[in-house]
Amino acid sequence: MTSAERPANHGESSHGLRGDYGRMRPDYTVDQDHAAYEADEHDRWRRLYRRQIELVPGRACAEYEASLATLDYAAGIPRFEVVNRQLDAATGWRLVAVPGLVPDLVFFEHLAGRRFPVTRWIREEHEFDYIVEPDVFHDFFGHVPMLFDPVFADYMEAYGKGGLKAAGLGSLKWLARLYWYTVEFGLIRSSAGLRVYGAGILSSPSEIDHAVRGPRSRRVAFDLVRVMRSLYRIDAFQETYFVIESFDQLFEATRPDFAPLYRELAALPELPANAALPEDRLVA
Ligand code: HBI
Ligand code: FE
Repeated sequence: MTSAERPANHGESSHGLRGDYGRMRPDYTVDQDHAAYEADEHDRWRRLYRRQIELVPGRACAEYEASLATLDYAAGIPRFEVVNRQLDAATGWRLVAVPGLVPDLVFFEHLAGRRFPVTRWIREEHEFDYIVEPDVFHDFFGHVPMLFDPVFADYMEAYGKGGLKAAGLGSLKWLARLYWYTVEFGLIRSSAGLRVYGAGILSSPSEIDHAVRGPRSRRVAFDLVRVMRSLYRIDAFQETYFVIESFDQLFEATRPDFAPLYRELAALPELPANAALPEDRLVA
């Protein structure tokens, strides 16, 4: 991939992108080619899954747990077309296999069409504990169960449509932050305490406790402008997490037309990932 073709995204890691972009369709999708996975890759998936599933009870939100109960993919890398039959029936979403990160616009177009891009390759053994780019384990274990929740599924479609509009307004960076601090690293308050819905936390072996109760992280009540002003790190634990009250709140907060918001944001200084504003409403 020459740099000109390289997908522009806000979370690009320092090293080059990997994955076979040579045989993809114009919309960046590829066949999952499930038969091509090696036995050691299914074994790695089983070990990743076994470790991560232990961390879910008492930490993942109820919606995530409810979906997980209907999915059974401990045995190996799932067949997307099998999951799609369940997912399509639940919320009209489908998984599409991609070679890896895709350009923002392509990503938004898929979300707007209720298609979630899932990277088809799995991390290497030496990346077992940490990987910067999303692999099939992050995308599937982190994101897929939430797509079974009707309100969250609506939010993801609305986010994709918002992204297409933002691109036209040159406002992608603000929307990328919204995605990062909700879909990837979002927390939600529940009657039983704080719970996780962000895929980046749910698929991490070590960030869950740091996010929900870590002494060095701050949990701030969700505020759209505050989130969109906040820079983020792609290769370290987050320092700030934003907490919503419900997925309805998240969906409602993002319904209005963002154009006036982007004008307001353009006049406000960006905030570092560890900013602590006096007006921040901290959530214990
Ligand atoms: N591509 N495959 C893939 N997966 C992502 O999560 C992804 C992407 N491209 C861009 C992107 N995420 C972010 O820039 C979003 O904020 C748009
Ligand atoms: Fe992700």
